[in-house]
Amino acid sequence: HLINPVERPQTPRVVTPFPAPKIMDLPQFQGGHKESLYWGTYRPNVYLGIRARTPQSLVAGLMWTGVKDGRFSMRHVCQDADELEKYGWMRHNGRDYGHQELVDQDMTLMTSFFKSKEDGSGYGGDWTVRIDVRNENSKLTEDLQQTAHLFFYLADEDGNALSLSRDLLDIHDNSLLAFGSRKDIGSWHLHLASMDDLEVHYSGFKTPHIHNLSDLVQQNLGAQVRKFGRLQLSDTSDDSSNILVFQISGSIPFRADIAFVSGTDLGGNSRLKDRLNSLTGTLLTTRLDEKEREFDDKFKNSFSLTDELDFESISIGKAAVANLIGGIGYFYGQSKISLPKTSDSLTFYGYSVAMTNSPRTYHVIGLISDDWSSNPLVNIFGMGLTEKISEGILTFRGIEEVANLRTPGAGCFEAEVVGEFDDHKELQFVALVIFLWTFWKNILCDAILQFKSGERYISYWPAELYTAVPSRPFFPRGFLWDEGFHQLLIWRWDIQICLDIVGHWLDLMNVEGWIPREQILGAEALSKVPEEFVLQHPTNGNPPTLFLVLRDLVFGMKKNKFTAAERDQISSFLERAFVRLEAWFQWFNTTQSGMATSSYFWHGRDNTTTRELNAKVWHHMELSSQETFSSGFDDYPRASHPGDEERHLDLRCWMLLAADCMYSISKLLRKEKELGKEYGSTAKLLSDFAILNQMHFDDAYGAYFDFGNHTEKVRLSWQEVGGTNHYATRELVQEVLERPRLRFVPHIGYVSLFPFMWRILPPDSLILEKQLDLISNRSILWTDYGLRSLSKTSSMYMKRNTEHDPPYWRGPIWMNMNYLILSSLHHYSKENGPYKDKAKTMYSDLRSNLIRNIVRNYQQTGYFWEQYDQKKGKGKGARVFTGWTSLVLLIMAEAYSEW
Ligand code: 6A9
Repeated sequence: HLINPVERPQTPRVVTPFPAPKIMDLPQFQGGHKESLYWGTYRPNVYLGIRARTPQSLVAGLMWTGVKDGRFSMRHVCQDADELEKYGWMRHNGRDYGHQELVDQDMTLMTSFFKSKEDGSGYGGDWTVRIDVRNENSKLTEDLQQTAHLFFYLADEDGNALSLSRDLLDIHDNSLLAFGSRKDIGSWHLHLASMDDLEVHYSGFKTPHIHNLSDLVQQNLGAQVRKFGRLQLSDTSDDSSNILVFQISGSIPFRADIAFVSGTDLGGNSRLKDRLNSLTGTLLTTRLDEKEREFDDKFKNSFSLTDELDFESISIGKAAVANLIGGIGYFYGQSKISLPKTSDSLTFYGYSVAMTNSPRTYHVIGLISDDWSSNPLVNIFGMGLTEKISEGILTFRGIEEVANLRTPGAGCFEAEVVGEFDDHKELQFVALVIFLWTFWKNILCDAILQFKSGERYISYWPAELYTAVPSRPFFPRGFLWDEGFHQLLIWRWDIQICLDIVGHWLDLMNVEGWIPREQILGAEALSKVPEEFVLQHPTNGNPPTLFLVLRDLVFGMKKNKFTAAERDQISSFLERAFVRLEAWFQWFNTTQSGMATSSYFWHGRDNTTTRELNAKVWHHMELSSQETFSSGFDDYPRASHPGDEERHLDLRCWMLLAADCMYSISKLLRKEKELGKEYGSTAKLLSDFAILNQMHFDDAYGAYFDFGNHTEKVRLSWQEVGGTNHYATRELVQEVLERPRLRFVPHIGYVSLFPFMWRILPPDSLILEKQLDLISNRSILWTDYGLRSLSKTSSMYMKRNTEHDPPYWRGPIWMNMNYLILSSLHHYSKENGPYKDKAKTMYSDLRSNLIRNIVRNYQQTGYFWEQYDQKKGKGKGARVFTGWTSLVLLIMAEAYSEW
């Protein structure tokens, strides 16, 4: 049954990389630059984690034992359940220094990271971690946990064995803990030094699943406690361990320096000793002090803060940038991309399974090639598959030939699988069977398709991503539109880091010009994401906020703000990024366009619910139907009935930003006139005041709105629903009490302020006055803590979207939008016109409200929050949200974009 190789299906376009030289291959990202960023605290998901920017790295991390409900529990992965009073980076420069404080009940840990490239160091240099353990609450020292147990580990993702040092005894004089060798950095040593009386134990493990490390350590300890009654690792390891965990125990307070040196085969012994000395003890103290001062100076120079700010606010400003920068991670893996649902035909590329007439027979087509990356074997064994095969429940027909196909890329095979499976869900199982089978026969395969709750997906190509993250405990991964806001701070801190991050993101673009919104790369990232959020939808976008930072850079070039070297880097970056940016623009411009000329709407909202209009009741509101995740505003109210006539105001403005930015980049790079002209005229069209008003301005409300098929008479109510199953259940369902019609969608909120944020309104226009009125009106958007996302007068204000969906963008205060609105107020307070003074007062009031509230919350809770409650200003949602909430620093510094 072998298919002719000629008929081999092409790789689906959705997983085909954009065919242009990668930005990250530019010379400016190689050599010294790349090496200088090799090691870092690039594992934001753990309290302290170090790795290199390479797919399979040597990773290091810290755990310690805490107490929960009277029992020991491991602290490792950042999680709310640990109830740390406070943690985060107080200082971090993104390169070679960071200082973090973690308060866990009575114990305070301070972790410093320091990196240096010395004569004789291997690639990427040496690094060291200082851990200070203190007991702040001295009264309790007597009775409570006097001893602290730290667990510092080193793990090789490549599976290479790590060697344990033979004598772990004398730690006063820099004792060797472990050593090994890797292709990237050569030979390395890990040392521990301390002046305190510490006890060291260890344990070795062998496993490719580093994300389960806390469990491994906990199990080992648990067994020890049961056997010997002591909390002490087993002191066992064999030659094949790829993970070594060192338990460092001591009575509080104590200090331990853990130094990692590479290139140890190169340097002479004496030089190695010097290097180790300078990475530990008093010499390290001196170097850390220097770094601290350097950070403070850089902070002062990058963000000039006015005198009106008190010391406390300034240190919170420092924490904002330190946490954003310290939270930068490096990820590697494959996104899962949803493929359009089809009801019957289930034939597709890669490993595919199609149902034939008989429910128990599946038709299988597999592709064979040389691209092999992940290994889902574990899942398969977990499902008891081996038994099924041995019991003959599963048989294969025709598939045998595949075994003879030894040459990768040689062709396809077709086969039938007969098994005890009779519904779609089981297909997933069958696909895995085939996968296992070929794996067994040592055949490599590419695109592997699986089924997941009726949805099918395909893997994106394996990709690297270097990016900041919104929140270490909740969302320790990249989000496309969040990143544009992060970069507003980061470019002001370190342009090279900024370009490196933006370059990584743009390299994730596929041939269509699409970039997946949420980047869940690798097992560690995946372990944090609920299933319903995993798949990325190629029909859905996310605001192209990277243009916000590009616009700043282009403007800075025009105004001669950068050094000559920076100018060169920005130019060559833009030069190479240009085709990608064009494709990105085109992706939005074509796939997200609306019916009316120059109108746009976020596609991908499910409109199947509208079919049930006559029945008046829509059952089973799907997350995707009423929410517009792609816009970034999730549940912000849009037209009640999704459809092609919709016009989304925010997207229109994002398109304006993109077009305008493309226009200035073309001019800057002196691209062909024609090209630039087109972007110029698009920008002109999109910023045309009259057209904007005609398409989005509602005279009756004096506000800008979305347009679409809409009725306000929709409500959620509990109803008895008889499902396909036998039970009648009560569910919150949506009732439509009136036929929707095409109209403006009358919700005042962040979306209505986009034309204001984009500064489209002439400074003397009456509409500007109206916008200022909406903003400053306490019954609409104004609060003492910032501006509400949705007006108090909106019919959706603080309404749940579904039973399980509390209001998110329907009232609470968000920092990214407040920042943009504030910066427009700043702009209008400088423009001559009748509303200048009004804008000025509002600007300074809003600014101090935002700062005061974030500072107060930080002081009270120890954290930055995802959003702030509009009634009392209380932090809400994810805490340690050091993503766009860190924009508070730009607000303090009054650093806004100009164009
Ligand atoms: C949920 C829950 C342990 C939602 O900041 C990232 C995004 C924004 O881009 C978006 O605009 N946040 C905003 O509306 C958070 C999204 C989290 C989705 C996955 C996982 C895990 O809990």
